[in-house]
Amino acid sequence: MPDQLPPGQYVPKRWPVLHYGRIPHFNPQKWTLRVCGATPGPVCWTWAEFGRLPRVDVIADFHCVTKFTLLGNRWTGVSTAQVLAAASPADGVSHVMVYGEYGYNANLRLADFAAADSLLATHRNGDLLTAEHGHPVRLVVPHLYAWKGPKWVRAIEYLTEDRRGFWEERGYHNLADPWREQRYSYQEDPSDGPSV
Ligand SMILES: Nc1nc2c(c(=O)[nH]1)N[C@H]1C(S)=C(S)[C@@H](COP(=O)(O)O)O[C@H]1N2
Ligand SMILES: [Mo]
Repeated sequence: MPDQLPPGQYVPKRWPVLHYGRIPHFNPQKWTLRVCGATPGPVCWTWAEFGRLPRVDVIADFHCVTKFTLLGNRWTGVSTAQVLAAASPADGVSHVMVYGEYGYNANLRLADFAAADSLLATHRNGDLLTAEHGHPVRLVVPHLYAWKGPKWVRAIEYLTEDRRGFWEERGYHNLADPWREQRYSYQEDPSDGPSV
């Protein structure tokens, strides 16, 4: 067996729920997902339109900076490649800011957002995500700590320079690679991101 657990992680009995603030109410009549920022063709999907996008399954682990790891999840949803194809980033886009409801956000390098196993997930292991885990849509970027994946995603903004997101401004690492234990901003090299 390969060593599947990044340093300092453990496998919990159940999937913990962690977030800042309240769980939003989902209204499919009003919900939209905007892809905006530095793109010649921004899009804004309704729930019905989002539901017609091609779907993928991804098997991947889920690592939280609070040290739990869920192994071998089957996520279903819309790949970030699909998002990038629908609204192409302008030349010079280097980063992406992803927003949940109520202003939670996380910044990612474009390459991390675009990774082959990154997706806007609607299901885990065949079940619709529950409200507390991000229904209707959450970002999953398996190779980064889970705070990089906003729950209740409502907007994706293309950036031509990096900007720190919610936790990245509050002491967490700008890059968040669990295999390198990039947990806290004090561990950063200057080249890892804008200063806090
Ligand atoms: N919208 C939103 N998404 C969020 C958060 C949040 O506070 N708000 N917390 C993040 C953090 S810190 C973690 S560890 C994961 C936890 O996901 P889970 O509750 O499904 O385990 O969600 C991330 N996504
Ligand atoms: Mo977290």
